[in-house]
Amino acid sequence: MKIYFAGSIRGGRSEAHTYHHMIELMKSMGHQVLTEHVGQLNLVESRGDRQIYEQDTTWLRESDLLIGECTIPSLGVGYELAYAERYEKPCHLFYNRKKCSLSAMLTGNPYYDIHPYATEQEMLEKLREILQTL
Ligand code: 6IA
Repeated sequence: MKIYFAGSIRGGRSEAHTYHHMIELMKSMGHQVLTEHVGQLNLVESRGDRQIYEQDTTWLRESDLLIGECTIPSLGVGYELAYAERYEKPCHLFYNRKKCSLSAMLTGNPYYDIHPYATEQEMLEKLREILQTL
């Protein structure tokens, strides 16, 4: 499966280690993660914003599903989620319920499969379960 992973970049990088672990799990299960850079711990912005937008929206349209980590509010992630819904891509969204209260614009939308978690281990187990059923 081609997976589009969405996680905060300019919204803040304090959960980057979690993104990294999620991406490693998806890859270890044989999936292609189109946006592997989101989990890189030291990001260096090398492309222009127009290029980023064009590449990411192309990848979104090509993807089979979206996995989002939404603990850190990010305008870019929010935009990607609406874009994925418009193109009818299945979306599984995770957030740490001890660290944030997710926007009602996501929790109130039955389109999204939303998975609150309390520990990273619990979240990775749920992610593995979802990927096994694909
Ligand atoms: O508003 P944010 O920057 O937090 O939005 C984050 C989301 O937008 C991520 O899920 C990405 O898919 C996308 N995005 C935002 N900035 C970039 C970006 N910047 N490159 C790729 N996707 C991006 C350049 C950093 C690069 C070295 C990885």
